[in-house]
Amino acid sequence: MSFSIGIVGLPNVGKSTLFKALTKKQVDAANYPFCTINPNVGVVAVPDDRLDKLAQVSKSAKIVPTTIEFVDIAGLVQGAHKGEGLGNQFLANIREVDAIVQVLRHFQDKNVTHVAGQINPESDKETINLELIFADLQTLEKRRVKNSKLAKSGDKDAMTLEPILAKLQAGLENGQPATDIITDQEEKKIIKDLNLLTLKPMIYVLNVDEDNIFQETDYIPISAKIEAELAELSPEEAKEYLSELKLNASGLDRLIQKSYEILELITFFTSGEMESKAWTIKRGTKAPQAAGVIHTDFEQGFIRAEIINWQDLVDAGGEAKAKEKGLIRLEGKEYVMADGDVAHFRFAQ
Ligand SMILES: Nc1nc2c(ncn2[C@@H]2O[C@H](COP(=O)(O)OP(=O)(O)OP(=O)(O)O)[C@@H](O)[C@H]2O)c(=O)[nH]1
Ligand SMILES: [Mg+2]
Repeated sequence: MSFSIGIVGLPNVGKSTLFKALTKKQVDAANYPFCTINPNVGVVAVPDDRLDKLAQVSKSAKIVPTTIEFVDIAGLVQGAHKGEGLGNQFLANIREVDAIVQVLRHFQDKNVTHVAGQINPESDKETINLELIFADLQTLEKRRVKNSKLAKSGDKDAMTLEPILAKLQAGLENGQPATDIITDQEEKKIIKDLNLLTLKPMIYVLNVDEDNIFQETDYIPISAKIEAELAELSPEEAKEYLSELKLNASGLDRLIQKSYEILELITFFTSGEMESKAWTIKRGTKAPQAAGVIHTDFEQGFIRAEIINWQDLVDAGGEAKAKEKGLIRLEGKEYVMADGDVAHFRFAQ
């Protein structure tokens, strides 16, 4: 299961700079609006110290981190839904993502044009959120035409959907995001395939000047410029630079952590001589389904799981010693996986 995040914002706010730092992938990031036209897609390893420590005690030949996919798209401007700027067609590239990161510009730099003429993150946020609402409204209007025809012909699903769509349309026209309109879990499921952008969890990143990283804000303050510099350094050099800046984690690490929180994701591990590997699952996933993330056969033939917390395994000095000390538990089908579990799944073929 790979999770994906779409990056939105006005043009020239630093989306591609951030994306580039995230993925260490060479993409176009330049000082002119609408630099990005086609979407950039990058897969990012999720940094996790626990995995390295596990690999050490297990003497693993390979370390395989879990990943998140980021999609960097063109900048949105006010009126994009009416075709301003590059329009809003490119939003189709993030319809399927699990969450959205919205980049807000706070850095001053006179050399970098701001499409609205002045730095104002709050107003930019309103502009972008309104364009996302307009984009959803377009999706909804199209669906309503199709759906009401079906409903009239007596289609049961279409008839159930009709009042929900009507409620959504009214709310969106009122300027409300879908998250505020649809709060019922059942209704959320019913409209899932519409892939509404304003129904996705949103994370705000404030792209600040270097000396503003510590400011108090509800958003995640990041200096895309510093992140870009960090991405060029070796892990050791990056650590040193971070401590010079008095930061304990890079902005990107904080962003990934926040994404995990907001998406209610946790990590479990498998660890042996061949490899130590991190896996991403939704909080609340039971052992058989977690096993299924590794291989569908594991889920179907699930017998039991041998579980130990990663720290206990590291402290014990490896699996053999942990077993001797009786630290490894046997868990059954109803076991709910915990963050940091190291698992061995037993299954029948
Ligand atoms: N001073 C400063 N400049 C930045 C920062 N982040 C990005 N820039 C500059 O701003 C310009 C635009 O950055 P991009 O990352 O291309 O912006 P974008 O949001 O992807 O823009 P579009 O693709 O046009 O929508 C580039 O010249 C960057 O070097 C920052 O934190 N500080
Ligand atoms: Mg860009």
